[in-house]
Formats: sequence, structure tokens, C-alpha cells
Amino acid sequence: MVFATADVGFKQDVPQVQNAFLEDPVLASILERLMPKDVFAEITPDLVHICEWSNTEGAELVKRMEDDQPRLRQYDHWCRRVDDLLVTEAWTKQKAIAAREGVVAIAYERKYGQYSRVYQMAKLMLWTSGAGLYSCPIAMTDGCARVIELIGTQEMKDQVYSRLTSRDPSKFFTSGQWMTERPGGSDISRTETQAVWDEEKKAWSVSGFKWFSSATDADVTMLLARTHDPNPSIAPGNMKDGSRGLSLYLARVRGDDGKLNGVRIHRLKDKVGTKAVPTAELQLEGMIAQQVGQTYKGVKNISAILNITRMHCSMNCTSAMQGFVLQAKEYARRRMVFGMLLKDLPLHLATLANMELQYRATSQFTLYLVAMLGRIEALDNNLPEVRDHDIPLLRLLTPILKMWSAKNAFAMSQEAMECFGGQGYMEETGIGRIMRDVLVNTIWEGTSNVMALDVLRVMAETGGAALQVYSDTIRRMTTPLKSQPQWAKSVKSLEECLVLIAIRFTAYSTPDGRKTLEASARGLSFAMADVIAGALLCEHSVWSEAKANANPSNKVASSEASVDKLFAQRWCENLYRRVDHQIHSLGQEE
Ligand code: UCC
Ligand code: FAD
Repeated sequence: MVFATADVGFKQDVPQVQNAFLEDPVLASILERLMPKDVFAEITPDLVHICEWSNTEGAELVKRMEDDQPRLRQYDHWCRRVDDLLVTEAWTKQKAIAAREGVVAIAYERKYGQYSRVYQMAKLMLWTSGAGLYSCPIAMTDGCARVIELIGTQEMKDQVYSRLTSRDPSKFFTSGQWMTERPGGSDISRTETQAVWDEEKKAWSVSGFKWFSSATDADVTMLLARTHDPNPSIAPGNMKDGSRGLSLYLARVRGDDGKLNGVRIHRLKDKVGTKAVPTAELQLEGMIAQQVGQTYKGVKNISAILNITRMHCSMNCTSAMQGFVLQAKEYARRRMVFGMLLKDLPLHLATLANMELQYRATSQFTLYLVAMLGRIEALDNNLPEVRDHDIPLLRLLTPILKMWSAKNAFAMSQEAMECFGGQGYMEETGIGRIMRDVLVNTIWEGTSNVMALDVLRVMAETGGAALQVYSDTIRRMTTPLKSQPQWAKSVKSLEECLVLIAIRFTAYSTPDGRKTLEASARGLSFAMADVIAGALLCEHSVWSEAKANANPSNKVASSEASVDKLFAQRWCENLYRRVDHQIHSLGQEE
């Protein structure tokens, strides 16, 4: 008789996603729709390559970054304060690879004009599984580059922007973003950090305490500080209270000699996830900095970073979802239970289908906004479609997408873990790490409530015009479906949802209704996300069907078209009930 031992007996076939880009029809078909044929063809080899890298060297680096986390050596053996931040070799290597792969540069070289952003973000999405949380400093670097591009001085462009967007590892700079202080991160109006003009150094001297700094090893940082005005008539103590007393500053974190620029690393944070990232509390004492943009316009000026990094958060969530779906499907093809493969069991299949539906909706919504960002960055902003459509719509939808994708990605991480049974709960499968890491997207770069309130800010600032653009856009997307009976239920559902959303905003847009509007803000944002995601799934399905019809012998295209339609209709037909619940419930919308 042979007994099972560690060596003898059943061994589970190991699930392995070989190449996320080649194995996932969703991303490729969205890119194909959003880009001209020649651009799509030209970037495809790079997307295939980055997946190969992510699965091999990248996966190994992520493991090493997790096993050997950053440490702080605060004093040397002579009791001298040194504040040595010790990051792993793997983390440092990621920086060089990020530069070589152009994960920031692609967006600013604009080789493909308005499509450059889509290319960059698609690459980032596929790079993330091999980069791990190195995507965090890259997001802030991208945001910093955008601010300098928009409002930086020529000197900042020559000395900093050129390095943030460089492909040369020996020149490449990363950036931090220091906003949060002990009195508040959502509300930065009580910021204690101060900037005083140093006439001798002809620069600003910044002092205070920054409560969270993720990219503590960054080369430069953008930070907010309360500006000392030499004119005492401005305010008592030469400073203005509140967030409108803050200005934006750019500083080197270390000098050319490697010494910290007026920074003491007070402590490294002990976090639930993002363990590879050296997040610290920082004491600033005379950090030499340059002001960026107008005095007292700090919040407005840093918002360009926020809007880019929030997009990175959504891309990070989309990437995680893609991984969950591909891995869960792959496991279902190999794991036997009750004499059958998981993939053949109706209930498990339904679980996988729900995950895939959420992933499809999220990738549509994310890439839709990325394409819009690309147009704003590359085209003349006075073009009516950019000025009157893309700019207000991107402003409205960025916080909605950030909040919605973060909540949904975390929820999906739990489902993905369960799909692997007990193995899912093991650190070795990596789902636990991604679950912890993806969770932070609900908090950093603004919590869910702050995102929902940002939506109300946009509504108030535009007097409802942004909502009009949103509704008109969705109606335009569904117009081609109206004449087709098979789409009647979906179109009706989308239109009724738009009415519900508009009624809710109108009803509470009075001084008396403000509190109720605020309390419903999350539900409204979720509803708006679900509706536009539905319209985008429909729009994609129409495109997919046209592609299949244009080439009837292409069996793959025709099967993809049927699947696209199935998912779009499934999403839309359940929508009205969900949206009705979301906009009438307080805080139980997800
Ligand atoms: O968490 C952080 C980094 C972690 C690492 C992240 C890596 C990402 C990786 C992803 C992939 C892995 S850094 C800290 C992030 N902190 C936040 O996100 C702060 C959250 N709080 C907010 O967003 C608040 O809403 C505040 C701070 C913006 C509120 O400030 P105020 O001063 O009270 O706001 P006001 O007075 O309403 O707005 C001031 C001005 C207004 O314009 P003007 O001056 O023309 O009236 C607003 O319209 O700023 C404008 N504004 C904006 N403009 C405010 N927000 C925005 C915006 N998002 N876009 C454009
Ligand atoms: P609070 O603002 O105190 O929020 C507490 C609760 O109040 C939340 O539920 C929030 O949604 C809610 N809330 C706040 N305002 C309102 C309102 N008006 N109405 C209703 N509810 C509200 N910051 C940086 O500047 N740089 C960094 O590099 C950085 N890195 C980070 C890395 C990690 C891993 C983490 C976790 C955070 C990081 N942060 C960083 C800080 C982060 O941006 C803030 O923690 C976040 O913006 C929330 O601010 P807070 O911690 O002060 O929470």
C-alpha cells in the first residue's frame, strides 16, 4: 500500500498567468477601440514585453521588496544623527527600470499625441504586477511633472521636469507629495508648516512636521506650506489662516552630496500594507525650496497632482482586478472539486462572471478618463469638444472613478482570495499582499467621503453644468442603440437612472437640502459611476459588433462581440434597482 507523503500523492497543478495582455481580451479590445490602428499595432510589442518582464524579473523584485522592507538607521554608532533610509536593492532597481521603460516619460514625450496617455496608463497597468508599490512614487512623479509642465518656471523645467520625464536611469528623478499633517489630511486648512523667505539664500526656508511621506527616498518633493508674507498688513503673524494661506513649494529632498535638505526622518510608519514603500513622518527644519505658481494658491496648484495621482489609483485598482480575474479563471481551469473542474460548476462560474463584469466596467471607465486626459494634455484646450466636454467631465468624473474603483477593487480582492480556497489566504499566493495594498487606494489621495464631496464641489462650482455634460454624454452613447429592440431594456434603464440622479441633485441643491445632499454624496457618486460604466459597456459592445460584422469569417471577433453584449446588458438591466437604492440610502451604497 502506498501512503500519501509530501513527495507522493496529489499535487495541485500550479496556476500561472503567462502574459496578462495576451490572455485578457478586455484590455486589448478597449485599446483597439480607443486608438488608431497603427498606434495600437506599434505599442503592442511593448505591452507584451512589459508583461513578460512583470512575470519574471518583476515578480522576483516584488517578492524581495516585500521580504526586505525599508528600515531607518537614525543614529550612527557615535550617536550622530544620520537618518539613513535603507531601501532594498530591489526597490532601487525598480527606479532604474521605471526610467528605462518610460513609465512616466511616455506621457510627456507625446510621441503618439493624445494617445500617449492611454499607452502610458495601459503600460502602467501591466507593469504594476511586476513593479508592486513602486507605482506609488511613479504616480507622484507623474503628478509633479504635470504641475511643472503647467505652471513651473523655465529653471524648474530644465532642472527638474527634464529629469522626472527622463528615460535615463542616471538622470531620472522621482518626486514626493507632502500635504498631510497631524491636524489633517483631508482638511489641510490647519497646516502648521511655514515657509519664510531667506534673503541670503534667495529661496524659501520651510519648517514644520509632515505626517505622511510615502516616497521618502524621492529626489524632489512638492509640498504645501503656510507662506510668511513680509508685509505685516496681510494678517497677524504675517500669515493667512486656512487653506487659502498655503502656497505650493518644490524642494530637493537631498543635496548633491546626498545629505537631507533640512529634513529629519522622525519615524517610519508601521502600515497594514504598502510595506515596500518607505512611508515616514518628517521634521522639516529650514528645507530650502522654490515656490511654484502664485502665492496662496497652493491647494489649487497642487490639485493638478491630485488629479493625476487619483487616476493612477484607479489604474492600480484596474490592474489588481485584471490580475484577480485572470488568476481566478486560471485556477478554475485546474482545480477539481466534487469530481469537476471549478470552471464547470454553475455557482463558481457565476462568481467568476460577476468578477469579470466588475473588471470590465472598471477598465472601461478608467481608460475612458485616461483618453480624455490625453486629449486635454495634447490638444488645443480651446477646441470646443475639449473645453466644453473633456475638461468639465474629467474634473467631475476623476473623484467618482477614484472612489468607486478603490472600493470595488478591495471588495474583489476578498472574492479573489476565496476563489483559491485556503490557498488564497496563504501569503505565498500574493493575494493577501495585493488585498492590503489595494485597500490603501480608499484612503490615500483622498478618502471616499472626500471624493464624494469633491463631486459636490464641482457641481456647485459649475452650477450643475458638469451634470448636464455627463447626462448628455451618456445619452449620446446610447443613441445608436435606441432603434434596436434587443437594447431597449438597457437604454430605458440608463435613461431612468439619469432622471433619478438629476432629481436628487435638484431636490437637495437648496441651502436647506445641503446636509441631505452631503449625506447622500457617496451614493450619488456610486450611482453616477455605475451609470456611466453601463453606457461605456454598451458603447463598447456596439463597436465590437460592428467589428465582427465587418469581418464575418473572424470567429474570435464574433464570439467577443456576443460576450461584450452579454456583459453590457447584464450590467444595465440590473442598474435601475441598484441606482435607486444608492441614491436613497445613506452610506450603504456599495
Ligand atoms: O496621499 C498622498 C500620497 C500617497 C501616495 C499616493 C500614490 C498614488 C499611487 C497610486 C497607484 C499605486 S498625498 C495627500 C493626498 N491628499 C489629498 O488627496 C487631500 C484630500 N483632500 C481634498 O482633496 C480636499 O478636498 C482639499 C484639500 C482639496 C480641500 O481643500 P480646500 O482648500 O478646503 O478646498 P477649496 O477651498 O474648496 O478649493 C481650493 C481651490 C478651489 O479653486 P479656486 O481657488 O479657483 O476657488 C477648488 O476649485 O482648489 C480647487 N480644487 C481643485 N481643482 C480643489 N480640489 C480640486 C481638484 N481635485 N481639481 C481641481
Ligand atoms: P481624516 O481627514 O482625519 O479622515 C478621517 C475620516 O473622516 C475619514 O473617514 C474621512 O473620509 C472622513 N472625513 C474627512 N472629512 C470629511 C467630511 N468633510 N465629511 C465627511 N467625512 C469626512 N499624505 C501625504 O501628504 N503624502 C504622502 O506621501 C502620503 N502617503 C500616505 C501613505 C499611506 C500608506 C497612507 C495610509 C496615507 C498617506 N498619506 C500621505 C496621507 C493620506 O493622504 C491621508 O491619510 C488621507 O488624505 C486622509 O487624511 P487623514 O488621515 O487626516 O484622515
